[in-house]
Amino acid sequence: MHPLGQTRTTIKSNHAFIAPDGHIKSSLQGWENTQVTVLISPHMLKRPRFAQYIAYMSDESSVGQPAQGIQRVIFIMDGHINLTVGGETYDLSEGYFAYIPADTNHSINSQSNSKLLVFEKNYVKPTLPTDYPKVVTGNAWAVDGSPFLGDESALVRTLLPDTLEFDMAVNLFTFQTGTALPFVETHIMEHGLYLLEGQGIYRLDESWYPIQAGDAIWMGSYCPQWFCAIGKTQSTYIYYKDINRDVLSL
Ligand code: UGY
Ligand code: MN
Repeated sequence: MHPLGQTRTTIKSNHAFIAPDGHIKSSLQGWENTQVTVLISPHMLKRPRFAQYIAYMSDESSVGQPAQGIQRVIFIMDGHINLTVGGETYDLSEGYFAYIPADTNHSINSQSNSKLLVFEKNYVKPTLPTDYPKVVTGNAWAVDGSPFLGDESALVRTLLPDTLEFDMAVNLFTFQTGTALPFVETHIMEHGLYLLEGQGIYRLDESWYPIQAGDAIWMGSYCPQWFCAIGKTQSTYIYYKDINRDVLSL
């Protein structure tokens, strides 16, 4: 509760810092018995090219495939779901993720009270010949981490293959306390971020935000960005970025 009309949330033209204190739940086409909080969408200024939302499901909830051309990544933050796709059923619990290519018939059935983070993006076909992306699923925390730019205290787990057929990446980024991004990044790729654990300071453009688990961020193209993990425990965020496509086709 923040008295006197205060909130930690700030929405700017090239970034947004979204704290849970302002979340409102609603329903969304296709998501049966589910409440969603849409964190990032093309309705923001500068029109993000993807969506990021939280889906709150119960053991009576389900969802089918999204609209034509949209690919989906789910990350299970709490609970337990079954994903049925391509004649297989995957049992996914906390910490597991799945990538479902666009136009792929599938269903997600929650087996308990579950909380999912969802990223969706219109699939942009590569102009070079490649295969169509395939379903990817697994335990995100079990993926091997790589030191970010040589820093063993900043580990990136890349959940999707970095091959031409994929036009998006979703990674887990873990920082030991006291570890920072080595410089202020400024790049064309957009990000959608959700802090899963820990806390720190996030610089976005000319503003510095204290960030804690449960906060989300949208970073538009060319938004200067920097993070330092502080506190007594490690910090991990899951984040989206667009990759692998011609600059002018984005
Ligand atoms: O992949 C990235 O661009 C990443 N280093 N950015 C970020 O964590 N803000
Ligand atoms: Mn970045």
